[in-house]
Amino acid sequence: MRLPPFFEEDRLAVDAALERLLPAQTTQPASLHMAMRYSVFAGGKRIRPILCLETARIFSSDVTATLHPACALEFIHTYSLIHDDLPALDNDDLRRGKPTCHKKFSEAIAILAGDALLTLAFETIGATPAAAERRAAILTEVASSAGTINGMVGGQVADIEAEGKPVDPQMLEYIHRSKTAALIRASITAGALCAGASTEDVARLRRFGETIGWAFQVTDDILDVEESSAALGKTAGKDMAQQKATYPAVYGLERSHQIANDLATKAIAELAPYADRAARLREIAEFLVLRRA
Ligand code: GRG
Repeated sequence: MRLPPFFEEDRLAVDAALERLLPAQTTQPASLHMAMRYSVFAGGKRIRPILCLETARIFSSDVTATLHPACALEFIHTYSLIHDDLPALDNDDLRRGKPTCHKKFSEAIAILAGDALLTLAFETIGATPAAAERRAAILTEVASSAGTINGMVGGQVADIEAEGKPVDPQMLEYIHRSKTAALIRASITAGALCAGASTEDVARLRRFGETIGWAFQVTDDILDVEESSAALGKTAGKDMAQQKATYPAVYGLERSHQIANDLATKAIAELAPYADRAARLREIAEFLVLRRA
């Protein structure tokens, strides 16, 4: 599927901001900064920062300040992938088509690069050129989405503990909404908060984010079955091999496609009040369920 042209423009703006915000790889400790940069610039799609920027654009034509939370979300996302690939978690050798951080450097450096990216994310949000109340609201939103209660780390623990067990649909929903949808939701609400959206708009966009983030992970489960490792840039077929709790395992492929499409339709319906101002968000939402990698 072809990416909409604004994706490339946003991606370039995000990459330039990431470049500015990350310590130079010659700065001490150089090995750590090299590993952080290696993983951040390994070729990710930048979906979370693009969602953050395009949500802000609904409310403001100048989204320069939003580059801060947008990059913070990519730092957190990259930390989660580095840690997820570690031998103690998924034990993977390939990520974004390249050796995983611990394979390229060492396990110790990969753990510390993940820790450092998570810390840098909050420093970056703190430095957002926006009013203090907006910065505080973004910090709370992003921290809780990456945390333990209905957040990314909590979902990851449930995911690990569900391996090899019969899958309960309610637990499956909890895992997907916490492990993946929470950070996607925060990418959207952080953009809205940074651009000064009203409480009502933030609540509506939170519903959009929650639902499209869920659809995104259902699609990720489908791609793990339908696509090759070469197309995905990571080891395909791992979910089944590890007996993970996934939508294809519980509902089969056809029904999983239907669920992803229904969730995307429900999410997009939340954007109706913004009419043309949300055209780009709609395009991203469609891309998230139609993508092949
Ligand atoms: C704290 C030890 C420790 C580990 C944390 C929280 C965690 C490990 C991992 C997060 C869970 C995780 C990896 C969820 C998967 C989310 C997902 C579908 C990632 C792929 O996202 P894309 O497609 O990736 O946006 P790119 O490569 O394009 O950036």
